[in-house]
Amino acid sequence: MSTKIYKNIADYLVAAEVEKREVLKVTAELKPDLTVEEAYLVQQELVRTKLEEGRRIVGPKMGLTSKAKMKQMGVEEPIYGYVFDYMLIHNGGKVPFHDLIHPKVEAEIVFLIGEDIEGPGITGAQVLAKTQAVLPALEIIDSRYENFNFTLPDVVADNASTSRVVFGTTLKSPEQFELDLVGATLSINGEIKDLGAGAAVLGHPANAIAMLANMLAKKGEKIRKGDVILSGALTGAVMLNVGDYVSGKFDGLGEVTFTVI
Ligand code: OOG
Ligand code: MG
Repeated sequence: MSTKIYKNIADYLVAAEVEKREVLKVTAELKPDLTVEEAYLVQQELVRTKLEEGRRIVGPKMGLTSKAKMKQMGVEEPIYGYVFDYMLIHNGGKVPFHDLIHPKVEAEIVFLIGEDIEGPGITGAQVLAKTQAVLPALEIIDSRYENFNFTLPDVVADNASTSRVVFGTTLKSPEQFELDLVGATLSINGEIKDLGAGAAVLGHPANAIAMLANMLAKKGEKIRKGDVILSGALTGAVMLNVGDYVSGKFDGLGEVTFTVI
């Protein structure tokens, strides 16, 4: 198959993001037989398009790394995508609802990578040894598909629903924590909507970063020094509305907030 079809699908998804409208999932009409492998080729085209537009990659991200998220989305396998510079919101900042389609928020633990990590065979312990710092984050996901309805290849093609990220402002050394035991709450307007612990993410969030290194290795790629990587939601994703004040509190890691305007 020529790469033209992958580029066409990437353009379909970028247009949906830019025009802030939901579209039918790729496997519904455009390409019902899209495989996961091909979906990563679509994602590669989507990333290339953004880089050509002058966007910069902040780091890869993992998604669907917890049972709660897999169950919520009906997809059984972790995936990765990329966070770009234009997606960043300051801690305590504002997120205009009308920039987005049907945003949801989730709480995540983030790794700032201190040394390149090249798979295969990477373990969580090896990731921790090469992690410069950990920090908390709230990720805003915004699937370009109607009602967040997608299959595994669809969500891979759609850059893992990535839309906005609010990073916490305090960096901590990973040695200070048992990240699997770090608890987090996700509140909207003072009401706890969901909660979880690091262990929800593949037993330990570092395992998600190890899995990423091993997935990237299959393409001859690696995690790079300086990458800032979301390890995947340790809570479910919660719908956002105009006026919402969102707070994620992480034991020992601090608080991350934003307001939807
Ligand atoms: C896919 C994105 C998943 C996570 O942390 O699990 C993700 C989705 O749920 O739309 O970012
Ligand atoms: Mg996420």
